[in-house]
Amino acid sequence: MADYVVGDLQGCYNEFITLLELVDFNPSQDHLYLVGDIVARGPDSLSCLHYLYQLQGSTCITLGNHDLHLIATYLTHKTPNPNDKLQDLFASEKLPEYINFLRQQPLAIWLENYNTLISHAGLNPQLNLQQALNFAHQAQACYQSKDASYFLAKMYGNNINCLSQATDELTQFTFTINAFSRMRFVDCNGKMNYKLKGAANQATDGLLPWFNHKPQNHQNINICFGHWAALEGETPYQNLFALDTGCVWGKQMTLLELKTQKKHSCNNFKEQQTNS
Ligand SMILES: [Mn+2]
Repeated sequence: MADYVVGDLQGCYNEFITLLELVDFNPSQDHLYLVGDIVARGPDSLSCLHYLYQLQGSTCITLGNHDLHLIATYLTHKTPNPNDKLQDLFASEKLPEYINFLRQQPLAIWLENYNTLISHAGLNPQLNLQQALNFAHQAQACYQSKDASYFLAKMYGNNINCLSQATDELTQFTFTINAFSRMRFVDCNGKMNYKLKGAANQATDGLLPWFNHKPQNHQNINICFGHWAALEGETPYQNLFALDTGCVWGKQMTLLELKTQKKHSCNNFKEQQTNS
């Protein structure tokens, strides 16, 4: 019996299955956590979702920005962006079930026995662990409520970048979604910057990676996160595990065994030609 965390799939189904076979993943005994961004940009988002839907008892996803965008697109009856390569998924008669399945997933998971937080983007430095878990739980209630489309239609608030702006239910929702699914760099006050996507050492304008602002917030816990392929799996802290290693951009998919902290990886089968 083993517990694993896998980085962003983004539709890279063949590499995902190869990794599971590599570690002999047995869904009747083992458990798989996913840091989110199951779908979008890669070749087979439909198969990724279908596989996870079938293994519901053995898997748990912390939703990423692409997963939330998919839910929002569906619930607000928008047309998906062709660049996301979700045509097969939107043509599937199972899409309503997949959307319901995704809406049951959390933004964050705390694993007491591994002293480990799992989320798509990490732990916002303006929040301690308990606050973060509370916020994630409250946001989850919003996207699971009958008013989900109201909240999700308004989650794209680039002007909401710090905790002090979270003054009501909607602004707290937007802050929480941004913190858990979009964060990479923050400024010297901990305010999130949504533009910069590069490597940690490419920061400009006084920005710094979220994990370098108040590192005392995470010095006693492990964090598994994805979302930031430009980190190439590296952070300055041995207790922080950056698991998005850019499979969809032609690099690798990474899977971590929680007990041993051993990483396994699978190279992209066919290097992607487009980065659009
Ligand atoms: Mn992401």
